[in-house]
Amino acid sequence: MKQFVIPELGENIHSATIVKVLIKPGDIVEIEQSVLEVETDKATIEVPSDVSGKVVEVKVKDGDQVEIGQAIFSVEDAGGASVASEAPKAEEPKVEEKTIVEEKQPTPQEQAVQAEKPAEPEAKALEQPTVALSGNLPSDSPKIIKIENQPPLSAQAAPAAPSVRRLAREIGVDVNEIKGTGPGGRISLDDVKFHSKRLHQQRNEIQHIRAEQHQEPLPDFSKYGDVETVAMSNIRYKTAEHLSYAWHTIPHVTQFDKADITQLEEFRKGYAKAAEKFGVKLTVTAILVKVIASAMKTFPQFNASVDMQNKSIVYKKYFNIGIAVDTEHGLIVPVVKNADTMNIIEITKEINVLAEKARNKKIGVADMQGGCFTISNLGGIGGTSFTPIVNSPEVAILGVSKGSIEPVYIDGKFEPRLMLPLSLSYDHRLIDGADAIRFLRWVIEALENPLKLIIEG
Ligand code: CAO
Repeated sequence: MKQFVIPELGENIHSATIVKVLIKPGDIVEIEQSVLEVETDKATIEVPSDVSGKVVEVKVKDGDQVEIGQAIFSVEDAGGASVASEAPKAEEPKVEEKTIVEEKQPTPQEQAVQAEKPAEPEAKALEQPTVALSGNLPSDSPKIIKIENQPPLSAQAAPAAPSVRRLAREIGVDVNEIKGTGPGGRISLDDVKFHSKRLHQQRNEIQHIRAEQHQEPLPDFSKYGDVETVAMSNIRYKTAEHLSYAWHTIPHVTQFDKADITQLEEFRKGYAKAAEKFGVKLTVTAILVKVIASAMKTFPQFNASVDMQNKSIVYKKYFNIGIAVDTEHGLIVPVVKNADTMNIIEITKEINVLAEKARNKKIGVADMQGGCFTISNLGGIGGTSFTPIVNSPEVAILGVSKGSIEPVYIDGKFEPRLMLPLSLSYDHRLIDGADAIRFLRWVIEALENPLKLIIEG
């Protein structure tokens, strides 16, 4: 028998809710066939199979909560014979006595000796067959390692002395999550304490936000009329938490302005036939992605994150732009990676692919990670202006409302011009008002005179 287990679904995702089981006993499954629809904290995604054959037993049902690495169903080959296990017998797991999970407690003398020794290459002790990973994963995801019935562990075991591991265990910290500051990433006692303090602070912040969210009990609405209560989806709940966190921690300011896109729109329409040859329809959103990536090069503080704990600012040297996409299962923000290296046709294609994936629940967690700045274009729907919330830990977001013809006073007379309303919300801890308006003016000038992109971008 071959088992299908829940593959790793992305960084910091440990569990998921099964929205729909897409296979049943007797079905023949193929590699890459979607077998489950799951909802994580970040997205609803279809999980492809990494096994093929006839489904014998399905161990879960719709609505179940499952852990990464948990067995979901087993298959035998389509003819009915058992499928050989993926790992050849000779490579069956050899669970060594000393692993991170079952660590033999050293005596105080052993501990003193071991503490002096360089870190043991503990990953070696964990050499086990890896569980095959499936399509939605980033190619650089750590492989899952399974030790018989133990939960999966990272192949990169953390280098730390037993005394350090013991302290981490005693205070309830996962040593594998700590970034060591010693040589070769070795974890010290101070690293454990610092990590614990940081977790504690984060927990306090989240509790504070939750307390605020739960401050006022709801009245009994049914006294006034019929009501229906439905459970929040994971995405909705996490979006609510994430936005509350951003709203609570970031001092927001929103700067409004308008770009005259009359010429740009003429060019966009004029270029439509040429764009068709590339199989795309040129859109304002794609042009904005290019303009913003260029503006971030001129204004590096817009491509940064604030680290209050370490009293530092992280400047990013890559230019990844998130696009807010409206889907029927909620707001999703896929990321156009390295937008500065792409031309507008390539950006348009990438937005189409990502938006399609988001709307068809095919989006992977990696598609939504690594953003530096977000664009939220509501103009296709309407609106004259709005105040978008910064997508923490980013420091700015551009809201785009509906472009419309307005009378603009030029050279002593009113002229009808196509004006695009822009709303730039920013984190005032890092960005001052003057910086914000300079940034927004740069964006507007690039939209009004695209040559600026070639000369300065
Ligand atoms: N002003 C006027 N018209 C606009 C416009 C704007 N700001 N932006 C888009 N349009 C027009 C387009 O030109 C297109 O018109 P034509 O068919 O005549 O050319 C039409 O609206 C539809 O555009 P689109 O939505 O297909 O393409 P897009 O690249 O402009 O937008 C995307 C892509 C993914 C941003 C968009 O589909 C979307 O999901 N927007 C909603 C984002 C959202 O929900 N933000 C809120 C987040 S906070 O809650």
